[in-house]
Amino acid sequence: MERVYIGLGSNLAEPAEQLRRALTALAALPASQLVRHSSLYASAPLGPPDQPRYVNAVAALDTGLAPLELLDALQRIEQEQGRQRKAERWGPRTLDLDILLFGSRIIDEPRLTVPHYHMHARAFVLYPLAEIAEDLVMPDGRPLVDWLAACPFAGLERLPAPA
Ligand code: A4P
Ligand code: MG
Repeated sequence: MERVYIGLGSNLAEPAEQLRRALTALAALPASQLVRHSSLYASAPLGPPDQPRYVNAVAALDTGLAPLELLDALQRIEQEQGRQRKAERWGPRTLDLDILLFGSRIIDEPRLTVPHYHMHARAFVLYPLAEIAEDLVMPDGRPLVDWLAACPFAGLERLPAPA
């Protein structure tokens, strides 16, 4: 089993509900165990501004799946939740599941880059990650807190847990 961190994002069709459904689907993945997940966080869209605000979260998963097997499984969950891939870069989506970290591996394959590119600069990734893994050390050997120090919390809103 390896510890994997998955970034969840949605800005269409009741984003918070999309994320809750996705967490249920992650918990049901074969050879895997959902360890914990962060709160939900809202933020303005990065990329084209004419789209709704995003809701994001990060989940920790222990898995025996190989990296590409996990990617296939995540893309199936995206499809099941109505994801339509459009040409527009960073456009709106019902569900985006990104593999942020896969153990301490560095992966550079046509379909899979890990750590997820740009994660070091995205508050909506780093702060939820820190909420569930504050002592994490990145594959480059630097502690997560160093990455946080370079990435302001500004603009991120931690949403209250549902009653
Ligand atoms: N791929 C490569 N590495 C990975 C990885 N580590 N995890 C490949 C998952 N997929 C990976 O992804 C395109 C291809 O990336 C996949 O087929 C896979 O083989 P995609 O999900 O189809 O496309 P995308 O998500 O639109 O592209 P991209 O560039 O990954 O977008 P991002 O970076 O995920 O950005 N603003 C806020 N506030 N919050 C957000 O969550 N998200 C985006 C999307 C834009 N703005 C946002 C947010
Ligand atoms: Mg993606």
